[in-house]
Amino acid sequence: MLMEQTMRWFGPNDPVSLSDIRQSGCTGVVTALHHIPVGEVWAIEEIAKRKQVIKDAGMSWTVIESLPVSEDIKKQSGNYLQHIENYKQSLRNVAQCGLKVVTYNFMPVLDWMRTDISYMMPDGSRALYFERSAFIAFDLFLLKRPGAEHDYTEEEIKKARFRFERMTDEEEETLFRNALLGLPGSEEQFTEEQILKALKTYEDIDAAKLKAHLYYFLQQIVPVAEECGLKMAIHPDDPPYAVLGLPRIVSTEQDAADLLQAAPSPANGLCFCTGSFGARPDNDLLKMLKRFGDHIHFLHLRNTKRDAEGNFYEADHLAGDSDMYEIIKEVLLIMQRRNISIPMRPDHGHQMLDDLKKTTYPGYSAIGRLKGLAELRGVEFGIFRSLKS
Ligand code: DNO
Repeated sequence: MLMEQTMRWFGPNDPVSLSDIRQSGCTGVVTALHHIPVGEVWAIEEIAKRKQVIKDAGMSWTVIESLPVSEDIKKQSGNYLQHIENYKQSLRNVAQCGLKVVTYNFMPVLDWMRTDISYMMPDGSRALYFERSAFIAFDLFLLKRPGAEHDYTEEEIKKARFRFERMTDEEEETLFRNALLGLPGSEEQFTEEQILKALKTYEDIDAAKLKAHLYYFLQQIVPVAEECGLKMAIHPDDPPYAVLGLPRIVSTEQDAADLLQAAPSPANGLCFCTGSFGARPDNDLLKMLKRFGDHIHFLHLRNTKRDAEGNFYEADHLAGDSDMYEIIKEVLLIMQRRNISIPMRPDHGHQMLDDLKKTTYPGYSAIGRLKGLAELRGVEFGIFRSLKS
């Protein structure tokens, strides 16, 4: 059995169309109802409508990315109990419409974070990049987050100041915008004031507390997912460590083991994102795949190249620090053992060729992702055939 090939589609406003995705060879589409405010119920009619659009384009909607978890649920504040009930109802509704996998994350305030979304690769294509000194400069000198200086060493602060002093006004603005982009699928952009206010609401929430909130959420929703035949797939933190003083709790092997243990069920699982977990040198991806194989319900295949300073860029899918050959081989063995096909998507892609003239969601260009998918598919096919013979 081969992986089910999918690509992410941000809905009718996505500059990459369903027919583009179809031509890349995908049979599945990964999408979400981004227009429904976080915390509200996804109505059956809305889900069915989106499903039909995808069917009309010759593909199927198998994975939801994401059914977002509200800030109230993460903080156990305000309307969180109602939001959990709404989440359960959304799960019942998507299951009724035939969907199978639900991706979500538990990152406070911001989702993924990069300092540069147009980092020039030696071949002229552009990648997403996380530069630690630029990020620290953003935190200390642009955002001016109270207390931020306690999170970094003197050496790091010195480097960040050096970096910041050499930035033009335009570079500062771009950095500010990039660092706060992390809300894929929305055009929303935080202002300095909004982000500082949002960060402050997490003042009393450390990693242990956030973990307790996640486990409570899981204990509420996993039984519902199990009952209606859905698989939950939590996306790891990106990057996989605390940022801007916010705790992050799905970054390591231990984090994944703990959250699976908190609500034991085959429905409680992971979106195994090799790019996110792989940005940490202490995450052994192959070991994690072996350990969590039965709970992997969705795969994001992507590669990063790290350096000793803590910077990383998104490398070609088959380059970078993770051994994609070994990863795909392990996934094939897991699928064989479980007798299922796990959906995958080529996560992100470089901006290249005609992509360079277009504006898409950062990381979600058509040709760059097509290249990634084609390479991953080739590797998979080769391993699959040689395992059979
Ligand atoms: C970034 C994505 C993430 C992911 C969410 C899932 O490109 O992989 O934004 O969709 O974290 O909830």
